[in-house]
Amino acid sequence: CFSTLHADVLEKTSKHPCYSADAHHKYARMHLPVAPRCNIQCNYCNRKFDCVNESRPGVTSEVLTPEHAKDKFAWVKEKMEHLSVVGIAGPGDALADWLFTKQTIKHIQALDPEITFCLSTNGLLLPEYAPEIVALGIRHVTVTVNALDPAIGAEIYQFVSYQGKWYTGVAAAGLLLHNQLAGIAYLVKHGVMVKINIVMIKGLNDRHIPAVVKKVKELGVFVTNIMPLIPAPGSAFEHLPQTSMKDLNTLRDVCQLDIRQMRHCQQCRADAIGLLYEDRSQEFRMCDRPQDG
Ligand code: CLF
Ligand code: SF4
Repeated sequence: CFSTLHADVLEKTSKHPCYSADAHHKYARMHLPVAPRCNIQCNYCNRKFDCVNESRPGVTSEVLTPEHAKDKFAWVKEKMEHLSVVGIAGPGDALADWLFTKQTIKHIQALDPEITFCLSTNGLLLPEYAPEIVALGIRHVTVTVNALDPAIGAEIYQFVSYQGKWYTGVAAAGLLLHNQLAGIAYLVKHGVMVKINIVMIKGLNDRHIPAVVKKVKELGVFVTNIMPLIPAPGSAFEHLPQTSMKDLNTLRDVCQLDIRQMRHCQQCRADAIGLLYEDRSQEFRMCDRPQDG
């Protein structure tokens, strides 16, 4: 029955370190970097695969096949009893490599039907895959929505690649936004707890963010996570200033009046493991894994 199912989702949400501020000191998440590709280009992103000293989204030491991801999950689960969530956050987009993402989830569900899955996506392919996401039992999805106004979005996205065509400028941002909003509405309607990440870029979308928050609140999302711009070296925004914590917190205080704000985000690597505040990804690299026998 729906209310039992919903109670189960709330219970899992209370143990999700990103969705619940209380849970993040007690419960760990692990990211499985199985989705290397992306179908859009954000001006703040530069994905790297061999960087062990950086901690930010898009960075990972290794990309795994679904089979290796399953082995890694079994290894980490054995060593980490407070592991509550398996997240797929790239290093590209979880839906741009949906077959890898889906296979990984199915493999792990066969080992542990109780574990909570979490996906992070730019939302471009949500209209296509949201029904499968729901059918797989995934109840935690994060969508990054940086602008409602395509003219502002056009400053943030270099291109969008969709169904074999390339889009740029306002057309790209408008298409992305359309798919994001349709996908979020579908997920919420089907009982998924949706979190919205928003990258705050001074002088670009900062004043527009309260409007984004109001819109996603209207769609029924659970929480918004306004994050500072970290200008990634080699990205188009590498010369922009990092958003200050003061400006970020002032904006969160304004948006808090509309909806719950996440304030403990660590802008994790795509292979992060452990409590949000103590990344143990370097302890669990598959190339260093002890072999059986
Ligand atoms: Fe990972 Fe993201 Fe799921 Fe959390 S991270 S896919 S919702 S399990 Fe969390 Fe890390 Fe911030 Fe993301 S602290 S970057 S919000
Ligand atoms: Fe990078 Fe994510 Fe943007 Fe893709 S959606 S370009 S992986 S930040």
